[in-house]
Amino acid sequence: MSDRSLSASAHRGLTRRRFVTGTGSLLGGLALAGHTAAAHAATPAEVTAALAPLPSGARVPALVIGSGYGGSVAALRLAEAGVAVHLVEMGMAWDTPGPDGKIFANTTTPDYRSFWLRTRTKQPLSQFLGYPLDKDVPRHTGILDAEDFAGITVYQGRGLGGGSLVNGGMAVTPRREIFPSLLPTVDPGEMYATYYPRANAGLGVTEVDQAWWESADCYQYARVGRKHAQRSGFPFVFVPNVYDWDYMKQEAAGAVPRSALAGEVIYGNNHGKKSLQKTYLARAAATGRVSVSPLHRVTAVTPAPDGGYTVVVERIDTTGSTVETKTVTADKVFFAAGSVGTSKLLTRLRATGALPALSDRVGKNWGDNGNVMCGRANHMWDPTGKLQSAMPTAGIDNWDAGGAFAEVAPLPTGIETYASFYLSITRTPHRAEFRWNAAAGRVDLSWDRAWKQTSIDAARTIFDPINAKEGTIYRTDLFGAYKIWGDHLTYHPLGGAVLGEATDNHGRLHGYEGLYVIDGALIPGSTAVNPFVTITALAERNIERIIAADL
Ligand code: FAE
Repeated sequence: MSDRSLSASAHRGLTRRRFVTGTGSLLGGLALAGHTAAAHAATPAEVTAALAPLPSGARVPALVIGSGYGGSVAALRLAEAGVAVHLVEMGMAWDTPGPDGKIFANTTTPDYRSFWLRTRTKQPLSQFLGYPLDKDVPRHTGILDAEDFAGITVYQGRGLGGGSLVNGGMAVTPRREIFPSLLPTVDPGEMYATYYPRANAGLGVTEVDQAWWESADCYQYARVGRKHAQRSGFPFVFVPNVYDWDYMKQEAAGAVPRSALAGEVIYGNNHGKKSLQKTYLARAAATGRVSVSPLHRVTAVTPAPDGGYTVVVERIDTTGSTVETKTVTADKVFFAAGSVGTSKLLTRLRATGALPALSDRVGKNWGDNGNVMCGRANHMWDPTGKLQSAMPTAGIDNWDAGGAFAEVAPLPTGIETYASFYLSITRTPHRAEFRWNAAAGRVDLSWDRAWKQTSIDAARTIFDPINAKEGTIYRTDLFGAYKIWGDHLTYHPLGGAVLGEATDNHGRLHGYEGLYVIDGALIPGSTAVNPFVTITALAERNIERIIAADL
């Protein structure tokens, strides 16, 4: 079975040339060092300059709630169209080093920076070799939110850049033939000709140098993953990433401080990863028309008496306490608080009478992208390597036959584990609903843990045959005692304010002119692969139409 790229048509030729000419390979060593230092500052200067919290009483043309993929695309394109934008982000700006001199904590040593308002970590892998991994930490507005609902924990990024701060950077365009089942009301022709390429270019997506990959120690785990996939007849596909591969090569050579090769990922990357702060947000801030309020949380949006919307914003401190409540007015409001944040906000605003005319489809059609995790125990002759790059580069595609796409994921522990680790994205019919719980004063999610069985069954279409062929077994020490499947979580929340249901076919919320959804809440529960490229491409499509027609 030959290797193939999932995203071939979307960015064929896009980046290889640009990657080579735009980075160190054409520069001398000194210039390269300069380039590297500038490119990897945690928060670029343009973004820092845009940090200018709104005063209470202000009026703005466009207010964007949340600075993840949807929010960053909206901010950039509106600003380029000449509209002044204010971006409200409840997480931190991530521009200040901690006592160790680093902005972000390492994956293996979580601290106060790692979790959003928790006093004990809740790591996706809760155990290793029988030992529990979680530990007490001071309550802080940290970078990774493990948000608990009945039956599922939803992991999300918090801070300027949203999920781009914590994710694995896997930038996957779904195969075109699958797309109509994901977003049936969107024209695939325009997505694959225009918006996926635009998103991939804007995000700085590139493919790993496969010749280097073949010999790099840090991808031994992925080569073992490929060998096992191919020996069982499964297609193994390379997928692009937003990590700077040139930087990673220098990490491997010992020339620069390590980030992906030091295991950094879910609590932030101090170097190497092109998070939104370095791409869309930097460009948005460079227009001079975007200002940003970090550590500000939107709590209400209601029609203003003289047009536009009154937006209530709480300024919080790093313990999460509200220190000031501001009221501002916006002509247009873009909900980009992520699938969960946007859905919770809209569900509450409809139920409590702030936006009573919102569609009854608000809150519905939410899914987990079929996420389920597992590990396999390899034989001693199949070591996966002590050094593992935290940036995944590949997956096993059994979507057509078994409804599963499995990311060959790292397990960067720093020791030889003989383990192969996977995050599977699976086809599942189960969709949950956000509902207002008036007694408790919160929004609940109607997820049922038993629904994950469909995803486990789909993932087993890949791993049962591989285990049978290799004579190997599942790991039972990663998610609890004797527990094979990580079926308690998702990294990929999607839906809750779905395109063509809660909104029109471009994200305009039914019931209120000037209110828009522009994030993962628009996508009904699945992208068949990792979602951020699709979220970005859909946002590019929608904002183009909104700017042309509404502004
Ligand atoms: P998102 O990026 O979550 O941004 C929403 C922002 O809104 C956040 O910054 C919030 O703090 C902010 N916010 C929420 N409520 C409020 C409020 N009330 N007021 C103000 N601000 C608010 O949304 N996807 C991939 O494609 N590839 C990967 O390799 C990958 N790996 C992942 C690994 C991890 C550990 C996690 C958690 C996720 C991963 N994802 C990955 C998923 C991806 O990051 C996610 O789909 C996107 O970030 C969602 O983008 P949105 O724009 O919808």
